[in-house]
Amino acid sequence: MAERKDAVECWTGEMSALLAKSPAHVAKVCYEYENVAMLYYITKKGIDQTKRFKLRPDDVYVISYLKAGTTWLQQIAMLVQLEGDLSFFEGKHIITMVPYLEICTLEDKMGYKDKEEIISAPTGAEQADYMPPDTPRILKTHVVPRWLPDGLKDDPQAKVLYIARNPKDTAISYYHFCHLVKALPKYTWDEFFEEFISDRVIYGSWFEHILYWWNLRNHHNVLFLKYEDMKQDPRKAVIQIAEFMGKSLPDDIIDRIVEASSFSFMKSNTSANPDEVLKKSLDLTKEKTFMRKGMVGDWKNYFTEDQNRRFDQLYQEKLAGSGLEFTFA
Ligand code: PPS
Repeated sequence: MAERKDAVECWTGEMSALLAKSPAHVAKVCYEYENVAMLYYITKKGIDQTKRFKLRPDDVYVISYLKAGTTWLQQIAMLVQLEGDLSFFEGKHIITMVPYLEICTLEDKMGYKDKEEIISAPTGAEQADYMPPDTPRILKTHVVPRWLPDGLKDDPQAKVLYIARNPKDTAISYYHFCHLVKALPKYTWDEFFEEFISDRVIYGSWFEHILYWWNLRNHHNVLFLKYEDMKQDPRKAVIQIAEFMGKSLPDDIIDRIVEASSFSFMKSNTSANPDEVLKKSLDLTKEKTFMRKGMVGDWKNYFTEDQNRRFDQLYQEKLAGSGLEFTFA
């Protein structure tokens, strides 16, 4: 097996100025693409295909910054589309039912693969292209706004469900995710904090992502959701999502969807908890699991007073005048 450091060089041929500021162990597994740090198995091919991706008018896109509750929203959107028919999930998994446009669909992402092997793996975008035209598609992406498919930029031509989560809990969830996924960098919390506030983590700036979609929140094809609101009133969220998706569902089906998208249901269900389907790529233990805590306010267990002060200052500067507010507890 080749040295991990080859993963960076194989994409860029040179060390990146952005990643040169990151801890060496991070730079070893990432590459820089258009000023964004990316993990080596999310290839330029996958990103370029996402940019060129052809929308279908009945597509529904689940879009988020990482760790915002994407899988939860995928589960709700799929259940709404299927009008609560859980039998359709049997033998399938929510993360494979919803193609993730930019990622390569290698079975085993656990270790370094050579460039050809990664590049030749089909991407989520290719998988989505092959879906029959009469199958309504639910698709996922985390890409930065400038890498969105043309048809989703500025005036989205298909429905977008966007989920945002307060950035402190997002950062904590992301930090733990890095320790769960074998291929991701193994930051200390202090390292992760510095990288996150400097926009050097994989997928780039939380602020840029959130503000782009917040500014599109009144577009008729965009539903901007907050994780914390969904936690507080999941039934209201399911009704809102169903209405947005053009489905008028009776109360008993709404109740079924609320139940089948709850944290406890998803954690204990093999079609919804990603641990089993991703197990080759994960370093699973009792504590390390995809469905980790699913709560609001866990950041308080990690942020030091100084980190909290610095973060609040940045948050106020970046969101000033936007009208966007989050709940942190
Ligand atoms: S990913 O890898 O970016 O797609 O991750 P994502 O699905 O966006 O986020 C994972 C976090 O969402 C939590 N989660 C939930 N919270 C509440 N209710 C439900 N049903 C639910 N499903 C997933 C999951 O536990 C991760 O958050 P943390 O804080 O790490 O527990």
